[in-house]
Amino acid sequence: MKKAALIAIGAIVALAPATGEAAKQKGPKACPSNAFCAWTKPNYEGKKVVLKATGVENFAQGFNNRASSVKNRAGVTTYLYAKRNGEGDLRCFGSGDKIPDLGDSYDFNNEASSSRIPQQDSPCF
Ligand SMILES: [Ca+2]
Repeated sequence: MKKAALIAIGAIVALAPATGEAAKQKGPKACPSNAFCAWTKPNYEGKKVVLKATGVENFAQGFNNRASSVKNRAGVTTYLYAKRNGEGDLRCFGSGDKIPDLGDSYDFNNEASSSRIPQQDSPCF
Protein backbone atom coordinates (compact mmCIF):
# COMPACT_ATOMS: atom_id res chain seq x y z
CA MET A 1 0.00 0.00 0.00
CA LYS A 2 2.72 2.44 0.98
CA LYS A 3 4.76 1.53 -2.08
CA ALA A 4 1.82 2.21 -4.39
CA ALA A 5 1.44 5.68 -2.94
CA LEU A 6 5.08 6.48 -3.57
CA ILE A 7 4.80 5.33 -7.17
CA ALA A 8 1.79 7.57 -7.65
CA ILE A 9 3.70 10.57 -6.32
CA GLY A 10 6.56 9.74 -8.65
CA ALA A 11 4.20 9.74 -11.62
CA ILE A 12 2.83 13.16 -10.73
CA VAL A 13 6.33 14.62 -10.48
CA ALA A 14 7.29 13.12 -13.83
CA LEU A 15 4.25 14.68 -15.51
CA ALA A 16 4.76 18.13 -14.01
CA PRO A 17 7.02 19.54 -16.76
CA ALA A 18 4.29 18.93 -19.37
CA THR A 19 2.15 21.61 -17.77
CA GLY A 20 5.00 24.12 -17.66
CA GLU A 21 7.08 25.88 -20.29
CA ALA A 22 7.68 22.72 -22.33
CA ALA A 23 3.97 22.35 -23.03
CA LYS A 24 3.67 25.96 -24.18
CA GLN A 25 6.33 25.35 -26.81
CA LYS A 26 4.45 22.51 -28.46
CA GLY A 27 0.89 23.74 -28.98
CA PRO A 28 -0.57 24.45 -32.43
CA LYS A 29 0.33 28.11 -32.00
CA ALA A 30 3.96 27.37 -31.14
CA CYS A 31 6.88 27.78 -33.50
CA PRO A 32 10.08 25.81 -32.86
CA SER A 33 13.34 27.67 -32.44
CA ASN A 34 15.33 28.10 -35.65
CA ALA A 35 12.12 28.09 -37.72
CA PHE A 36 9.86 30.50 -39.52
CA CYS A 37 6.20 29.55 -39.05
CA ALA A 38 3.10 30.65 -40.90
CA TRP A 39 -0.58 29.93 -40.27
CA THR A 40 -3.58 30.06 -42.58
CA LYS A 41 -5.62 32.06 -40.09
CA PRO A 42 -4.91 35.16 -37.97
CA ASN A 43 -3.66 34.73 -34.40
CA TYR A 44 -1.59 31.65 -35.28
CA GLU A 45 -4.58 29.44 -35.98
CA GLY A 46 -5.53 27.14 -38.82
CA LYS A 47 -3.04 25.10 -40.78
CA LYS A 48 0.62 25.71 -39.89
CA VAL A 49 3.76 25.42 -41.97
CA VAL A 50 7.19 25.24 -40.30
CA LEU A 51 10.16 26.32 -42.43
CA LYS A 52 13.70 25.61 -41.29
CA ALA A 53 15.81 25.29 -44.43
CA THR A 54 17.66 28.33 -45.70
CA GLY A 55 16.92 29.50 -49.21
CA VAL A 56 13.75 30.01 -51.22
CA GLU A 57 10.82 27.68 -50.70
CA ASN A 58 7.53 27.63 -52.62
CA PHE A 59 4.44 27.06 -50.53
CA ALA A 60 2.66 23.81 -51.25
CA GLN A 61 -0.83 23.71 -52.62
CA GLY A 62 -3.20 24.19 -49.72
CA PHE A 63 -0.91 26.80 -48.24
CA ASN A 64 -0.28 28.93 -51.32
CA ASN A 65 -1.92 32.37 -50.94
CA ARG A 66 -3.22 31.43 -47.50
CA ALA A 67 -0.69 32.73 -44.94
CA SER A 68 -2.45 35.03 -42.47
CA SER A 69 -0.11 35.11 -39.46
CA VAL A 70 3.58 34.40 -38.90
CA LYS A 71 6.26 33.99 -36.26
CA ASN A 72 9.90 34.41 -37.17
CA ARG A 73 12.12 32.32 -34.91
CA ALA A 74 14.61 31.59 -37.69
CA GLY A 75 17.15 33.94 -36.10
CA VAL A 76 17.48 35.99 -39.29
CA THR A 77 15.31 38.44 -41.19
CA THR A 78 12.98 36.27 -43.26
CA TYR A 79 10.99 37.14 -46.37
CA LEU A 80 7.61 36.30 -47.87
CA TYR A 81 6.92 36.85 -51.56
CA ALA A 82 3.64 37.26 -53.42
CA LYS A 83 4.85 35.01 -56.25
CA ARG A 84 6.65 31.71 -56.46
CA ASN A 85 10.46 31.40 -56.48
CA GLY A 86 11.05 34.47 -54.32
CA GLU A 87 9.51 36.90 -56.79
CA GLY A 88 6.89 39.62 -56.72
CA ASP A 89 5.84 41.88 -53.90
CA LEU A 90 7.64 41.04 -50.64
CA ARG A 91 7.44 41.55 -46.92
CA CYS A 92 10.26 41.06 -44.44
CA PHE A 93 10.07 39.91 -40.84
CA GLY A 94 12.88 40.67 -38.40
CA SER A 95 14.21 37.99 -36.10
CA GLY A 96 11.73 37.44 -33.30
CA ASP A 97 8.82 39.14 -35.07
CA LYS A 98 5.34 37.80 -34.29
CA ILE A 99 2.65 39.07 -36.61
CA PRO A 100 -0.86 37.96 -35.59
CA ASP A 101 -2.52 39.38 -38.70
CA LEU A 102 -0.78 39.88 -42.05
CA GLY A 103 -3.86 41.72 -43.30
CA ASP A 104 -3.26 44.47 -40.78
CA SER A 105 -0.60 47.06 -41.54
CA TYR A 106 1.28 44.47 -43.61
CA ASP A 107 -1.45 44.33 -46.27
CA PHE A 108 -0.30 40.84 -47.18
CA ASN A 109 -3.10 38.52 -46.06
CA ASN A 110 -3.47 35.41 -48.26
CA GLU A 111 -0.73 36.67 -50.61
CA ALA A 112 2.41 34.70 -49.86
CA SER A 113 3.44 32.09 -52.42
CA SER A 114 7.08 31.61 -51.41
CA SER A 115 9.48 32.36 -48.60
CA ARG A 116 13.20 32.90 -48.14
CA ILE A 117 15.33 32.31 -45.06
CA PRO A 118 18.76 33.84 -45.79
CA GLN A 119 21.94 32.20 -44.52
CA GLN A 120 23.03 35.46 -42.91
CA ASP A 121 20.98 38.06 -41.15
CA SER A 122 20.43 41.45 -42.70
CA PRO A 123 18.08 44.28 -41.78
CA CYS A 124 14.61 44.54 -43.29
CA PHE A 125 14.48 46.99 -46.14
CA1 LIG B 1 0.57 34.82 -54.23
